Amino acid sequence: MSAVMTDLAALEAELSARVAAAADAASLEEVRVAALGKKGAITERLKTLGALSPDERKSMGAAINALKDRVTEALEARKRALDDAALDQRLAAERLDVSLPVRPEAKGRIHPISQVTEEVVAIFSAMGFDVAEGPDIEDDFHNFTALNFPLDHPAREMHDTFFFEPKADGSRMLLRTHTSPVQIRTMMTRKPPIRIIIPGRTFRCDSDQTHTPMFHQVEGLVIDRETHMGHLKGTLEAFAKAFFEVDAVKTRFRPHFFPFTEPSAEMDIGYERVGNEVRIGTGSKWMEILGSGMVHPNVLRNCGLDPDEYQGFAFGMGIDRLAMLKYGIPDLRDFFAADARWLEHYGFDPLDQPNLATGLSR
Ligand code: 2NL
Repeated sequence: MSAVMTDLAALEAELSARVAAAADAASLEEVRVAALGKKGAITERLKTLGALSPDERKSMGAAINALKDRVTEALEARKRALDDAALDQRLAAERLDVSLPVRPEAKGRIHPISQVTEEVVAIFSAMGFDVAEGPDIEDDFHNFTALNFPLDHPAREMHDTFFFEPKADGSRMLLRTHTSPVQIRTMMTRKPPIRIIIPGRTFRCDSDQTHTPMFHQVEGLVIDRETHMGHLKGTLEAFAKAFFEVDAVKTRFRPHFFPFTEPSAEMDIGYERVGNEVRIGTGSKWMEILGSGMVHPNVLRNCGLDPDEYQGFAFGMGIDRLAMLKYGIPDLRDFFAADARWLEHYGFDPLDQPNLATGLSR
């Protein structure tokens, strides 16, 4: 018996030394296999227990299992130590000095669509809105049904919407035609008050001088107990002033129709044309820049909200068109032509982050 115990003590000493000497994960794994693998030294000793008398089996079993526990613990401790050391080494090796100046040869411009998206986000963030995002591929419920589109509404038809092949149950996924499904998802999962804006790609089967099959929208949604049309007007007028960086910008709201809002209104801004230039804030012409309205009670109900308890407003605008207007970009299709010279001219400095304190754009 004591000869066996001496054997276990010797084995433990040997394994401990090998664990301590393992310099990396691979050699540590070799030690683990040599001790605890199918043919490992400890495993082999456990296999001998069957041939012993019950008394011997009890004491030997306890001794071998205790050894197994200690060796397992030693292996894990060594693994943690090696992992920590590897992480420390990586952190030291990948150290960056973020205060160094930008390399002068580094080129790259922010695309006007990214710039305008960031500007809109900066304006609404300062008003307390959160940014929400959702999938490009949607189902009929989130893109249409929940938004109070009647079953025979023309926007559902093939010529506007990109549908995928039908699934086994006959339903078809689609590319979202607006970012509204994200509001639907938010209302279904979050309790009001809700204040969100949703920038993102949208898709419609339409392509000509003023339409591209993929385009960009920002929508916004506010839901609370006493939100009303006055909040809608105040918010969107403040947005127009901030976005066009002109305090004198004039706005007007015109009645409109959307299935998902009631009442609905489009907002126009005052402008004039001087030569080829569009000037905002002066002049007597009106240009539509966004659609808006009070969220339709059916939409609230479809999202599980009680219209007698909650109400709110929503709005949507096309980012691509806003970018053309603000930065005098004549042709929509250039946005997606991936022309480096165009981007050099119309793009923005990556280091100028739009913010309300130092200005949205330079
Ligand atoms: C436009 C007009 C609009 C909305 C979008 C919306 C979303 C939900 C409920 C109610 Cl979930 N409304 N979105 C509302 C009014 C107008 O977009 O001209 N977009 C480019």
